[in-house]
Amino acid sequence: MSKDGILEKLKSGMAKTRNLLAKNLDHLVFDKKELDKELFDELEELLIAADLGPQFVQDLINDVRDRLTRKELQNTVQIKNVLQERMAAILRQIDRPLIIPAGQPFVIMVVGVNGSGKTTTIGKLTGLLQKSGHEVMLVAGDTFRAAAIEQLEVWGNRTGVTVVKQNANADPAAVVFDALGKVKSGYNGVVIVDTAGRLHTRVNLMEELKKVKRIMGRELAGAPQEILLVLDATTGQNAVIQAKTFQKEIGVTGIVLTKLDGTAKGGVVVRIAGELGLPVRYIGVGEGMDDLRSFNSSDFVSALLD
Ligand SMILES: Nc1nc2c(ncn2[C@@H]2O[C@H](COP(=O)(O)OP(=O)(O)O)[C@@H](O)[C@H]2O)c(=O)[nH]1
Ligand SMILES: [Mg+2]
Repeated sequence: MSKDGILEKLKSGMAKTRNLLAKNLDHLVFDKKELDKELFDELEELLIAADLGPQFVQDLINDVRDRLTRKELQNTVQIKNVLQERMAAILRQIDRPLIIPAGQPFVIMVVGVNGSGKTTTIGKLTGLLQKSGHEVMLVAGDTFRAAAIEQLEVWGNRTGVTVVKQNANADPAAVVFDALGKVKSGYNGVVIVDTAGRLHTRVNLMEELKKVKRIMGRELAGAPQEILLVLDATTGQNAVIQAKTFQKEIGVTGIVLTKLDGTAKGGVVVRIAGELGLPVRYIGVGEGMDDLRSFNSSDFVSALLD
């Protein structure tokens, strides 16, 4: 797909946030000619509604006020440039795509609470990695419900890749052990491991995930090479809290932010950048095969504001 095509698809995927942010912002800066308190209040309200986070919004408004004092701003329209600049600067820090070397095993452990989009993301990621020439194997490490194993198998069939599984309620560490046996006997591609995310037994969940991670490292030096945390963008501040817990307990190396198509609060990416400092590897903008995108900060800012 051409660069323009990619941007257009991203814009339509993020249409809800874009409609809230870009349209109202244009309204605000073109209709109001006065840089007064009323404008600042409306600006603040709008940016908070898009979930850019109180810290970012406060810093932005202070910046705009400072520039006004220094007479660097002549009209309201320039506020949009300041916003664009500040968003780009903060998002650049989390713009580190996942790079997977070819020809050697690479284990991705996918974690996150139930319903965040782990299994769907794994399916979409499989397609994306295949497009760039990687071989992929899936591991059904969410053994808590039979349906979770079946759901992964559906994606396995769709993409034509092997799914390593056992019965429901099997020990996930045992399933991972099986999969890494295949690596030891010569498999050289990407291994993506699905995991459980039930919340009501959170302590046990973290212990289970730690064990899975430990087995990986024991069976293959350096594994898991990536721990991807899947977060549902529609949950806002909750997603940030979840991330802190997973980061502390398991250690997270990258984030996937899903369901950006379903929310006007896509600004949460800025909040995640500010509060977590973890790279956002991918974003989900729909349920289909092609709806997972590598995160790119400048495309993202364009999709929201241009
Ligand atoms: N609209 C939308 N739905 C998504 C996205 N990612 C996942 N979903 C949906 O979210 C629901 C939960 O996803 P699932 O992969 O089962 O979550 P898991 O419990 O973490 O494995 C499913 O209905 C998915 O189709 C996304 O980027 N956009
Ligand atoms: Mg699942």
